[in-house]
Amino acid sequence: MNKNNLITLAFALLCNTMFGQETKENYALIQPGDTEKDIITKAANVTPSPRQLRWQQLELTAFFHFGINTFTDKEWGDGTEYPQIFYPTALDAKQWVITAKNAGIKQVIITAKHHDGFCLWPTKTTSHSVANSPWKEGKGDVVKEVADACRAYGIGFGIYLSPWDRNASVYGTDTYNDFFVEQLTELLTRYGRVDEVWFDGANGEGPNGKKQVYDFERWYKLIRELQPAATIAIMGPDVRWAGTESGYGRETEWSVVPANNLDLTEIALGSQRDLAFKPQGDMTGNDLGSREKILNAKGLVWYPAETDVSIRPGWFYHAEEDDKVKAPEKLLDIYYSSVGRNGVLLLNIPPDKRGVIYENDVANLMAWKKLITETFAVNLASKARLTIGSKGKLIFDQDYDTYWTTGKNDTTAVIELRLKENITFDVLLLQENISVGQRIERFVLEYQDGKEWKEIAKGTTVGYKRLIRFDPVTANKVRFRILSSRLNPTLSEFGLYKQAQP
Ligand code: FUL
Repeated sequence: MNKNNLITLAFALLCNTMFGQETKENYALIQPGDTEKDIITKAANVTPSPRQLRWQQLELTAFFHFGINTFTDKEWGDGTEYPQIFYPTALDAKQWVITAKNAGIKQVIITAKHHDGFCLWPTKTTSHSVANSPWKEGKGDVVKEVADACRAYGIGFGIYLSPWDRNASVYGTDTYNDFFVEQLTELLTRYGRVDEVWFDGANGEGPNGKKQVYDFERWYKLIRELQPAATIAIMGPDVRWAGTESGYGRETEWSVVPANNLDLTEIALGSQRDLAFKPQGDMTGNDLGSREKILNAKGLVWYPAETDVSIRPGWFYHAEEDDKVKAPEKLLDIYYSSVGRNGVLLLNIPPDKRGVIYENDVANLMAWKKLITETFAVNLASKARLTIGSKGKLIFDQDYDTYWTTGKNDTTAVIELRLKENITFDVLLLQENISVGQRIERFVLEYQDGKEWKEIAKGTTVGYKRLIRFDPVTANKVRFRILSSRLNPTLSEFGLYKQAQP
């Protein structure tokens, strides 16, 4: 580091210490002298970047796993497939996108290339692509059809590009990183805006038996340059894998987690506002961000959870799974356990050999969507009188950006709801305003039964959204208590609902 850099670094660190608690960054550095309180306050002030906030608010996103595996009936191809077998007879990307949109999904991700290396777009980098298939006489481009449909129907568009490539002869050599950059460049420059780039963690052997050292940092840089709004997910700095492919997230889900491999100097210099760190450590534990975890960290980063799952047992379409499509009730349980646990759901809906989403999948998605819409149509709490002052009504205004909070030094709160008439409810909805940070650590919901307050439900983290179901309760006095918070807690929305019947 040269002298000027050193001075800038010192200044940046000083500013961070003095103003760090006020500035909005999606990371925080922990200094050697920081007390426990300093660290907790820093954690409570880490906020999502604009691209992370946009992504979180999507709530529901979809994967379309489609490719050569659809035709070989496999989950993982080995790269030796003949492109000639790729022949969807009625490919209709609009039907995919309309289905997703009608199901409430706000963004989709197409598997532009899976581990087999077969490219769904006519790439210059390899002959293992649609250009050598009989589909549209080699003139087709699945990526384009999906991107165009997304734009036409107003939903987000993302790409999955598998770093692991079992077909590329250069895999396992430095040249592969150039090859990958070329593929990324094609995908990020030909199809308009890209909202998400999804990198899988799989890193197996290529055709020559060698493994590849992926040049992630170079790829991140390229994405930031070509598509600055895109979130880079999983093997990337913006979005974290929740740690399971079941669709079920953690009960306690902190979006702020320790990051010990941040390039602290670069960050302090301000030259790396866009973090470029590879995810590290165990992503599957029950607790990634509690006080205990963050107190020993070197840095903290906003790194929210994405919960992926397939609507079928496999990621790709297999006819023998046509009767194993997840039922609407199962999808609903997944919804409560992913979106309802401070995550974004990434639901895979694999198009079939015709190139359309199969009838059973469409039917179950529509029934699922109906259950969600009907359940959340009326907030039964919204007529209540509140005991928290005039700003209290902001928790019912259905505007995420407006919120209620306590005094600056409060870390607990009690909100009492008084209703003229009894209401019967069995779902609690909570939303913190994460644009100022994630703070709530423990809460309880109670109702008044005679003179006594009785517990209905309790929980730990809230974050962007928390949903809890319980046996129906009938009451006209309800109380929500925040028992612990890292800093003054915020609530954007609070709701009590009655579940729709299937
Ligand atoms: C995994 C892959 O190996 C699966 O085939 C699938 O694409 C899933 C989303 O990620 O790592």
